[in-house]
Amino acid sequence: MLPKRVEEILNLQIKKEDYSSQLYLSMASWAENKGFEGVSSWLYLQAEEERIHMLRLIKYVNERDGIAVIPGIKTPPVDFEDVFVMFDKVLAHEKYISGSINEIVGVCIAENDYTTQSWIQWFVTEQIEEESSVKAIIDKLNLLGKNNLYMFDRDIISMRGGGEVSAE
Ligand code: OFO
Repeated sequence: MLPKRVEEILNLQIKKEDYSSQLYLSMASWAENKGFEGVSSWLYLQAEEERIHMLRLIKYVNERDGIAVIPGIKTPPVDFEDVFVMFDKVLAHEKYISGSINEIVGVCIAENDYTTQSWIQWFVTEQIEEESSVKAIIDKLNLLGKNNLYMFDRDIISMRGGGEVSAE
């Protein structure tokens, strides 16, 4: 049985993962419309991953006799200025999510919920990886500069070890 505070903070995280997925979907769509095929593929894959994170949390809450609350959709921004600004936003968002995962760890410790504390470690590790992969993207983007965006767009998909995600 989940302590009430743990159930509440996990439900909050479900909402945040859902929003992450919607935000990256919106960025993917923006990038697609601007002709950045590689960037949009990367973001579509990222949006899928965030949805899987949300499902992971939903299943865990229900499995532990809690009640997972399925969030409503909050519309993310639709315009991102340019890819530099957009990836800065991705990194800021990932840092925010890492902070909220740390908060969950804190609540688990305060509530003596060592089962959830151990289970949430997967997310702790995942956030380290996600932050570092976005930082690598930003480094590459800065290295190539705004005159080499075609090359950046061509290479970005190889920076994540995943396959293509298709809406078909
Ligand atoms: Fe859910 O992993 Fe990033 O935000």
